[in-house]
This record gives sequence, C-alpha cells and structure tokens, in this order.
Amino acid sequence: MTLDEPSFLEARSILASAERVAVFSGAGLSAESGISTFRDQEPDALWSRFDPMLLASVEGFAENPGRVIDWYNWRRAKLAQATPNPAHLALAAQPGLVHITQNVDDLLERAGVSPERILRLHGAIDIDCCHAVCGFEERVDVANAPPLRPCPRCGAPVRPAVVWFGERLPEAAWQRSEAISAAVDCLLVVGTSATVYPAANLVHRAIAGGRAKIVVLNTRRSELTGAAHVELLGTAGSTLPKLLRGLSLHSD
Ligand code: BJW
Repeated sequence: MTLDEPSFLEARSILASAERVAVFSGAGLSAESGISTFRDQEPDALWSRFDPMLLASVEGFAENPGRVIDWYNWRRAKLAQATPNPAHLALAAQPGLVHITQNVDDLLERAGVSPERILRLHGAIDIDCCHAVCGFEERVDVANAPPLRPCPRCGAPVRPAVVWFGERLPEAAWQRSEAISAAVDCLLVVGTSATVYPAANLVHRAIAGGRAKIVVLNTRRSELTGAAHVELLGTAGSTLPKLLRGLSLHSD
C-alpha cells in the first residue's frame, strides 16, 4: 500500500473528518505478533489445524476438559512470548479511541491502551473462571498456566474466561459496542473475517446508524468487501501506523 493510493487517501480523509471513530478488530490485528488467526489460508490458522467444536464449545469441554485446557495453555504460552506489533502501538497512540475487539489476547493493553477503552466481545485468555458460573475468577500467568483444576469455591471445572460457540457474549460489552457502533461517523475494521456473529453485526449496526463510513483493513477481501466504503488491502502492522499518523481520533 503506497501513501498516494486513492483508497489510502480516501481512508485518511474519512478518518480526519470523522468526529467519532471506533475500532473493531479481529485476529489479523495480532497476526504480526505471532498470534495465529482462526480462518486464514495460512497453514498456521487455528481452525485449519484444530476442530473448533472440540476446543471452543461447551460440548467439546464436556467431552474432554483436559484437552481443551491443554490447548488453551499452549496458546497462552505463545502469547507469553508475543509482543505488541506496530498496529497495536499505532492504535495505542490514539488515546481517545474505543476498541471493540474479538481478540482474547492482551496485546492492546500491553501496547498502552487503557483497559477501560477496550470492549472485549469474546473474553480474555489470561483469566480463568468457574465453568459453573459461581463467580470465581482469577488472572493466570500465561507463561505458566495451571492445568485442569476444580473451582476452589464450588468444585466445578475451571476454564478460560473466553466466549465459546453457543455462549452468550458479555452483556455490558455487547450493549456498549452496539451503542458506539450506532453513533460513530467511522468504524475502522481491522483484521477480521467478519464471519462470527453477533460480533460481525456491529458493522451492519454502524451502517444502519445512517452516518458511519466503514473503513476495512485486511490482507485480503473479506465478507465486508461489499459493505466497506473503503477497503485497504495490506497488513495491519504496515498500514495502520501510516494511516493514523498525525491524526487525533476520538470515539466520544
Ligand atoms: C490480517 C492480517 C494482518 C490476517 N493484517 N489483516 C448468525 C448467523 C450464523 C451463525 C450464528 C449467528 N449468530 C450466532 C451464530 C453462531 C456462532 C457463529 O457466529 N458461527 C459462525 C462461525 C457460523 N456464534 C456464536 O456461537 C456466538 N454466540 C452466540 O451467538 O450466542 C447466542 C446465544 C444467545 C442466547 C443464549 C446463548 C447463546 C459466540 C461466538 C464465539 C466465538 N469464539 C471464538 C473463540 C474465542 C476463544 C478463543 O480465542 O479460543 O472467537 S471463535 C474465533 O472467531 C474467535 C474470534 O474472536 C472469532 C472471530 O475471528 P476473527 O477475529 O475474525 O479471525 P479470523 O481468523 O476469522 O480472521 C482474521 C482476518 O484477519 C482474516 O480475514 C485475514 O485475512 C486477516 N488478516 N493477517 C490485517 N497482518
């Protein structure tokens, strides 16, 4: 992507004139930190190597909880080795932005984004919680995460505090994300295939709000190609720093 490409210039112009901008991100944001995406064509993509219904569903956990925990602990160990990439840092340099993210990693926080400005639609991999929802929650050391264990309060299995298929999204984060999407002038969508619902509906929520321009940044065309006012084809790490340089963006 060159700085004088019409789509790049148009995206800059949309962002510069927008009063309210929010970022909606997916796994592509963290790809250049070495965190695998889910549905990419790369051999590294998680769902090309593993069955999501065995590893990211209540049914899969019931069938073999140890397998699920071992898989999450393998991903946690990879996250422990990862660092924020230039895309995370470029976003963190815009303290006025709210981030609606499907990512369960903590790389936005580690880049310097305030946790209050991150709405996590699919939970957090560095937190454990009680599968029976007794309220037990504990931050885990991702470099040295505990194996399958019973909840110290109620004895039910402990699991990562992430949202599996068939589970409800965290209500407060979802409500706020919907409200923000409906009110923005620009939704900057970074590195998501937009195939998982209800998260993907936020783009349509923004469009239905009547004022939002959708700027999509992805390495390839996606489900959002038709909905995007501008589609930037490139990596988040190489494009976002250039796209956001010199701008001062706000979500509220
Ligand atoms: C780059 C790049 C670079 C690469 N730079 N770009 C309506 C229609 C159809 C189905 C449903 C529906 N509503 C609900 C469903 C069912 C289901 C669903 O959506 N299924 C579809 C897959 C068919 N949804 C659910 O089950 C959700 N729950 C729900 O709806 O509950 C309802 C309910 C109501 C009442 C009571 C109870 C329930 C929950 C969804 C949970 C998703 N969980 C996961 C796992 C989280 C934990 C974990 O990490 O293990 O979340 S699945 C996985 O997908 C993960 C991600 O957050 C999510 C989205 O993926 P994402 O981020 O888009 O990644 P990719 O890999 O798909 O895309 C990466 C993109 O980046 C690609 O496009 C690349 O090109 C690009 N890229 N490198 C820029 N460097």
